[in-house]
Amino acid sequence: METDLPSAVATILRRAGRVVVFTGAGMSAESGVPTFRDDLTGLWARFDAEQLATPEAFHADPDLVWGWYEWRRARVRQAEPNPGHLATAEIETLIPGSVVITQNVDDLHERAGSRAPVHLHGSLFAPRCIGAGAHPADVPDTDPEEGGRLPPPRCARCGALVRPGVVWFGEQLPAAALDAAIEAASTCDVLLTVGTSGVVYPAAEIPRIARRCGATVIQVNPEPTPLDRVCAVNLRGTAAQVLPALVEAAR
Ligand code: BJW
Repeated sequence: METDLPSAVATILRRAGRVVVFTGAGMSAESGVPTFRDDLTGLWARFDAEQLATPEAFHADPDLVWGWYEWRRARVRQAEPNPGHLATAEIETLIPGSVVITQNVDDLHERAGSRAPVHLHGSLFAPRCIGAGAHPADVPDTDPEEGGRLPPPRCARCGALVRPGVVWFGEQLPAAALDAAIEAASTCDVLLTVGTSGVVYPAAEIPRIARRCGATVIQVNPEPTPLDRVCAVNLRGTAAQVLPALVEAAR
């Protein structure tokens, strides 16, 4: 599908010395990975977030929570990066020094060729034990059914339960990732916010920090979000439509 882009947007991008691409679940939607809050497809339309994405939920029912994350990990393994991920990697090539900051726990940016995406909310592929050492754990690939229960493995070093390597509600974001994201947002010329509802903090501060520090903030999202007011330009379209058109126009 052809996407009309204001020519000013391509000019802004072409002139940028440093770009941050800040992504959320909408970036991976066209790879078949469900978003969290979209009405018809969102993960939380079918599952209760409070029941599953908290440390309390894992302690209360580890088999339910581990099964849900293993089901999601299997879906991501089967997914492929979409043209939005590929265009993002191309931005990093076109504009060296650009940075990808993602809230996503999939690995589709990496597989599309992005160099070192900053993962604010961890990764489905970095399980660790809940013991004091938080040892990284190797876990075998499984393919449970949707809604299926699965007992989490035990840590080979300390015997504690292994948990998903993601950031749950009420948990601190990884300090190094958050510092890197704030630094990048504070020093970029342009921040593209793509496919996020902008309601989860502190990640939702990243576009706001960029704006306060003088960057032009551009949003790519088919729907309005609370970030509309922060953005100089709101491009109403999907990641896989708009980002390749943007790269083509900026080349
Ligand atoms: C498309 C598209 C297409 C569709 N193309 N676009 C300040 C105020 C209020 C509350 C807080 C606050 N500070 C902290 C909090 C508490 C809490 C919070 O933010 N709560 C709010 C929900 C109210 N934050 C935390 O607890 C964080 N920790 C923290 O702050 O620690 C310190 C602290 C602790 C306790 C008290 C106070 C401070 C941790 C947050 C961790 C978030 N974790 C999750 C789950 C990860 C694991 C998992 O995957 O299961 O991360 S929640 C979930 O939301 C996930 C996502 O990364 C995150 C953001 O969602 P995202 O990516 O925006 O997805 P959606 O679905 O919301 O939106 C998709 C968008 O795409 C939509 O706009 C669509 O239109 C669009 N779209 N198709 C482009 N094709």
